[in-house]
Amino acid sequence: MRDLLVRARVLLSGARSLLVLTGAGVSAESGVPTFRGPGGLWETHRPEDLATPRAFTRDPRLVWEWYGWRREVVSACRPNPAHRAIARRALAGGAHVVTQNVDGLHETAAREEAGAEDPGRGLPLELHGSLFRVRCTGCGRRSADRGRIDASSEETLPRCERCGALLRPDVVWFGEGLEPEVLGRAFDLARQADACLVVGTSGLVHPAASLPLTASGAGAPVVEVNLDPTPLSRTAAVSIRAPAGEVLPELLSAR
Ligand code: BV8
Ligand code: ZN
Repeated sequence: MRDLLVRARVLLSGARSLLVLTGAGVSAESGVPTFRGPGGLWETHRPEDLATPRAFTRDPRLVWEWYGWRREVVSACRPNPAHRAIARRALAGGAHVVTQNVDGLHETAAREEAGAEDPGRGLPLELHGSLFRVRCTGCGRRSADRGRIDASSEETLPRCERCGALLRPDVVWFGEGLEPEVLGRAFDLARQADACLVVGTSGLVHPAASLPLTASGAGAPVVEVNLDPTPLSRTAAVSIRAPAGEVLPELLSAR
């Protein structure tokens, strides 16, 4: 393990444009349930049932019950040492965070690590949206929303104060396209990267999982930190099988 860490540090420390791609595993040590691991979200629910536009059309109450529960669970979670190490590395410059997560923990870590100076720096690109934003199904209006969701009946579901239509979680569901400008920016970062760190993703969901392949195709070495092997492991120059919260502080520290 020591040898892997040293080799990974060498690959990352000289990077002037490091792409950091994260998935649910980076938040596991914060207590946020992952999708596909033991006790993961998909164990109790199938993605097709809940994280699709059709599911929302068919049963908006059930979908909001699930997202309302996830928002409550995540609201009690704090960034872990992996989020903080990634935020410090992004704030030092020359590194960009792109996340599949919708839990907002990278943003919280960046704001807390940045302190009073320039609070907007080191923020992640959120490929799949956020649990703490809603979007109107009628007029498309987006707004921040951290409140409790009353999904006890269709009548109590959140509605747009401007047009009265049903609000939905502002996340990207399966079968939905990612925001074009977010996707474009993510692939630009991947093409410009001179190194890529992938943390806590099973590498199954596209187009996110194609980002490390794009970076690698452009000549960037890939370092993976993940408990289990993934389809990205064979692209990685170094693959470290250890918890992100334990590895990242040392992997990304400046000294
Ligand atoms: C698109 C937001 C086209 C919502 C998410 C067949 C049918 C339908 C679709 C498809 C299909 N085949 C392919 C597709 C495309 C589909 C896709 O990729 N499906 C996969 C499952 C096969 N993709 C899409 O539908 C995308 N859109 O293609 O649109 C299009 C284009 C233009 C116009 C119209 C349409 C949209 C994908 C986004 C879906 N939304 N989330 C929500 O969160 O509720 S995806 C969801 O999965 C989360 O975002 C999550 O982040 C993501 C990936 O999961 P991971 O983050 O990797 O988490 P996971 O639990 O899987 O893995 C965790 C890993 O961490 C594990 O490996 C574990 O070992 C490790 N770990 C655990 N603990 C730790 C750790 N590692 C380190 N330390 C630890 N402590
Ligand atoms: Zn509206």
